[in-house]
Formats: sequence, C-alpha cells, structure tokens
Amino acid sequence: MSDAGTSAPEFITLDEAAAMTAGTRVTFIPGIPAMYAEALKNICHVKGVPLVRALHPMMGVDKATGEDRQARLYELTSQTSIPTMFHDEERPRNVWIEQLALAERIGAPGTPKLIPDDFEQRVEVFGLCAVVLGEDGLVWNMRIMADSPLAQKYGYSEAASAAAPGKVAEALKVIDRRLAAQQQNGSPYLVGDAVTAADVYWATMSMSVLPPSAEIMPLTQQNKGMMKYFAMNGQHPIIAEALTERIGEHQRYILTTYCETPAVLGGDPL
Ligand SMILES: N[C@@H](CCC(=O)N[C@@H](CS)C(=O)NCC(=O)O)C(=O)O
Repeated sequence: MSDAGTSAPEFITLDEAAAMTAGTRVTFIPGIPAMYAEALKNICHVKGVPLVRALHPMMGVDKATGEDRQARLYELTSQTSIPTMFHDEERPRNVWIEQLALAERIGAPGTPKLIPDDFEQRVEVFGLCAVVLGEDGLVWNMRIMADSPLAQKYGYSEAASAAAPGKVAEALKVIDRRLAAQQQNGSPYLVGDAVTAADVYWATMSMSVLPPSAEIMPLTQQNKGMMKYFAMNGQHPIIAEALTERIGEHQRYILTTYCETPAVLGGDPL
C-alpha cells in the first residue's frame, strides 16, 4: 500500500486504518501539508518506514447528520489533533515525541539514527525539537498569530497573539545561532555531524514561516491559501529579520537530501 513516488497517493478511511493489525498508518488531509503530519511523513521517510495514509477527519460538524466529524477519532485516540499514528496492534501515538520514538524503533536497518545514541546530543536534539514543536514553541505561536478556530484551540488571546511573533523570532534566532556554530565546525546539521530528528522536524516546520519552492512543496487547490499565509508569517517584520539565508539553505538541504521531494500530498495539484 506504499505510494512513495506517485503523485496521487491512496488514502484509506480512519476506520480502515484502526481495523488493520499490521503496518504503519498515519492520518493526513489530502493536498495539505498539515505541519505535524508532514514532519512525521518526512521522519518516516528517513527511517525507511512505509506508510499507509489514512484520512484525518476535519474539525466541525457534519452538515447532513449534525454529528461531530471527529467523534470516532476521539473515541479511538482520546484527542483530535493531526496526525495520529497506528502501528501493528499497538496503541495509537498522537504526540510528536512518541511518534518519533516509534519511528526510530521500527525504522529500517542502516537508516540514520534520528535520536542519537549519545545522551549529550539527545539533550540538544530534544531541546531544539521542543522549541520548535512543543507547547508555546515556534509552531504553537505561529498558529496564534491570527485568530481562527485552530488558534482558539491553542490558547489564542489578544495578549498571547501580540507576543507570538517575538517568540517565533526568538526560536528562529536559537536555530540560526546553532547553524552558525555548526558551520564553524564544518557540519551542515543542527546537532553533531549527522542528520537527526532536529534537522528533519525543523526543516519541515520552518515552512510555516518560509514556504519552499513548488519543486519542494507543490501547490494544490487545498494548500494554496495556506502557503500564502505561511509566506505572510515570514513577512512579519520581527520574523523577517530573524529569517537568515542560512535557515533557508539548511531547509533546502535537508528537504532535498533526506525527504521525498516534490512532497507527495494528494489532493488536486495546481
Ligand atoms: N498532536 C501534536 C500536535 C499536532 C497539532 O497540533 N495539530 C493541529 C493542527 S497543526 C490539530 O490537529 N489541531 C486540531 C485539534 O487539536 O483538534 C503534537 O503535539 O505532537
């Protein structure tokens, strides 16, 4: 059921994914690089883990039945965020740090260790990942820069929203300082001298302030508005100032070297 390399991937239903007893199933929204789902897809790609794509139910109420569209997802996972990840008959994983640990465990032999063996390096990898993906990190703050149903879910208030660009910029400065220091040591990676989860997660999440070219992230009917919104995030003066060439180069290098490009999204390509 792997669809690597094809431009029209197959998506099964959430119920089908939950009923399967073998393989790795992850939820996606066709045509949309939902940031955490896109990042997990890239992590699994680096680890040589073939994915079966399942449809993530959208927020809101079904117009015909009046039912919450995410009721079944909640029943299965006790939460509703995208992506959820099923593997064999194990419990579903809904949070990036558990999804990463699972991908590392089930990864193919000979693929890069995204969680380094060295514990000092782990401090750096998980620290950077938390700044990017954790609560009150870069993505969380990017999401509350403007009001929306999603922003409301993640702590939107006028005060939090006003503080968000500064926090996004602060995270960008942490990343850029680290890339600069690594460059001095001759490494193109965020930690040590090999690719880690920090590189793959950051290169993916950085799209939310720095959309890459269509050769890397193709435009679809479904994502064109999102890509414009991401570009606008990057134009906020405080954020634009913190977005260095170096950050763009690292993004391009990691995405084109380690991830599947052009990204395979499904949906309706433009
Ligand atoms: N569960 C993820 C976060 C993923 C996430 O926040 N997804 C957002 C969209 S970017 C979402 O699906 N929100 C809807 C919801 O929580 O119901 C994690 O912390 O690892």
